[in-house]
Amino acid sequence: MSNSFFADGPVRLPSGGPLYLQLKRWIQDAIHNGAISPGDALPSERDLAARVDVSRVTVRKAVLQLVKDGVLLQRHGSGTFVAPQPQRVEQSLSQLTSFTEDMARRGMAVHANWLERGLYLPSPEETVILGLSSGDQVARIARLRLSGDIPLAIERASLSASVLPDPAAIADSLYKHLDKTGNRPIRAIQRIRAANLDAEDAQLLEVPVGSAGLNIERTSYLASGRVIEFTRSIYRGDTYDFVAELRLGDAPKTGGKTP
Ligand code: 16G
Repeated sequence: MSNSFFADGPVRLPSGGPLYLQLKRWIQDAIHNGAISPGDALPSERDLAARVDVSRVTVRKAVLQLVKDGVLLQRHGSGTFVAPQPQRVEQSLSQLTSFTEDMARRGMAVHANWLERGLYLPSPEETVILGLSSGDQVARIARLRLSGDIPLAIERASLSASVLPDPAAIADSLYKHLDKTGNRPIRAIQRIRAANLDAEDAQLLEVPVGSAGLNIERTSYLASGRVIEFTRSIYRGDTYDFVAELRLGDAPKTGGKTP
């Protein structure tokens, strides 16, 4: 159903730049200030052109750009809609939690599309990080992690096959599975880097190629100090805030005279 926003009152496009960009900004502003919401349908090209008093070519150009930016969705036969906007997720950087736990705490439903799982010959990098010996295998699991219909992250984890001999046995949560066998990590080092999503990852995460993403590497340890998991994840930049609590450290020694 078309939102009443498109039927009400006079239209004042934001000024400046070519008309199609003004129309694009007008639609974007309407989404940002909640006048139209995810799932709302846009009027037809002809109706929108008449309503805003611009040409159909201008409407088409603005809409095409918004589709390219992932702001609008076009469904063949049924029209153009405001794309689902993921709720931003805040994740603490001081707790070692799993994706499933993070989402459950927020009451968000979570599921995974499996991209890969099996036992393989380790790469040199996996051998070093996981401390494997020659002849050891590595278990690799790769998942697209979603909340509802919205893809949030791609996670590619490597573990020694000795701790995960049957990757197919993981039901939903890797950490829950590791917990059952006494192999849940108790500490991890996480490195976060900015990235622009390549075509493959952007397609999986349903965002335009080149969108902002967060590249996260987590190396997790058992109490014994053994590395249990090495995971490379790509999170959508528009969905995650990583939050760290900072405390005042020891004051630096100034070397000055004490009063
Ligand atoms: C988190 C971890 C990931 C871990 C996964 C287990 C980050 C960046 N990554 O997503 O390393 O493998 O949780 O989640 O936080 P699961 O138990 O739900 O499978």
